[in-house]
Amino acid sequence: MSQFKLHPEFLRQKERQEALLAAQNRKTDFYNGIYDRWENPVLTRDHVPLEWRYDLNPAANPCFMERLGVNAVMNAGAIYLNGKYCLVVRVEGNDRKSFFAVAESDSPVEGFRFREKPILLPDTCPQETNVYDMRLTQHEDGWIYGVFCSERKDDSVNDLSAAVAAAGIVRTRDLDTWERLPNLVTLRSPQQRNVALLPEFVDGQYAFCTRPMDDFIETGSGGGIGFGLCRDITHPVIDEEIITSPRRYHTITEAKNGEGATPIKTERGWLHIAHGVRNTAAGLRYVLYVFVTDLREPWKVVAEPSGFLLAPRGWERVGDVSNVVFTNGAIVDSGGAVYIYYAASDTRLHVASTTVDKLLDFAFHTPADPLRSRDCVTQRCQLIDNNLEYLSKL
Ligand code: M1P
Repeated sequence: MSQFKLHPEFLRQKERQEALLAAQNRKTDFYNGIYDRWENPVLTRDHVPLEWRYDLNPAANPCFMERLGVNAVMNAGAIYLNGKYCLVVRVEGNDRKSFFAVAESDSPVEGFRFREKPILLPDTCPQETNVYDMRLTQHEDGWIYGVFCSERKDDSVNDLSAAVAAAGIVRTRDLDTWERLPNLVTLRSPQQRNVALLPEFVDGQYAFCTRPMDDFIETGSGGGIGFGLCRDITHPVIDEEIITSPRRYHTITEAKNGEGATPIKTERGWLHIAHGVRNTAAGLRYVLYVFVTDLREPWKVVAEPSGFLLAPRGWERVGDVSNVVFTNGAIVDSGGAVYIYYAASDTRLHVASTTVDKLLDFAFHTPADPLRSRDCVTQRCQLIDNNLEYLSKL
């Protein structure tokens, strides 16, 4: 008989986890005609392998205690690779540090399993304390790029919570081996977060959606989601950023906004699923919204429907940072279906499904925000009048 045994609690927990991983997902009865929400989150902290959290040796861990707990599994970059739906997930330990891990499945809505180990990024920035929110881009140059937030303490001020955010860049062919490139330098913006790389060259250069910020939390004079070009991705510098989707007073983007999933190329333009933030008495509220930019001049907005696409609902509202939905990854399949992976309240990862056609219909046929209550009423009365007229003809 082997002297090596497993703790009975490990076997119980393993069985519970296998049931969770095998659970079938189904659409909720939520309806708005634009997308479907799915019942089960695709990933939670309970999906994280037990070997990542527990010491399995009963001699060293007789009570089968969690040694390195995981607090949250959230904001994921997403691509379809070698027949698998692949997510590069932000995993946050109980120690507050985030790291990246690949989870994959044959299905877009269920069955995600983590690869054997988390990603150990090349350690090129000694001051880097935290990393999170990777956007994945299958670029026409042949690489898969990951652009993420690289955060370090701001030593220029006497404030323990002051930090500096920059865009880190890595590249890979298989999501296993990663090459680290220098962080993106934006000459006119002191900080960056929520940066995404377009999958195609624009004017022969690498094209980034940026989010200029003066400060770590407040974007300050940063006017919204920006756009910039860089000649050499191995020495990435953006001289100039153009604001694409500006923040606006008394809208869902008043406090800040940021690029979400890597923009999706469509017949009618680049489709952006971004986030907008407003302040409330209960704190910041994060929602997802859509805009479309010109294919040739991706800094020019050609459609920006009013209001949000997706806002926190029901249990999505509650978590470590409540009242937040956030996306940094979506997958489009060969039939035009779109799977939007969105985190709820910085705690767990959900999925909503739709199609490119529906998102374009939403983007181009939802009226723009007229920015004043009076004009919003006029807009709504117009819809009602059209409907009354239509109904009278039936
Ligand atoms: O806590 C909500 C989100 O806050 C940040 O987004 P932003 O930079 O727009 O404020 C990010 O840190 C994100 O990870 C987080 O989900």
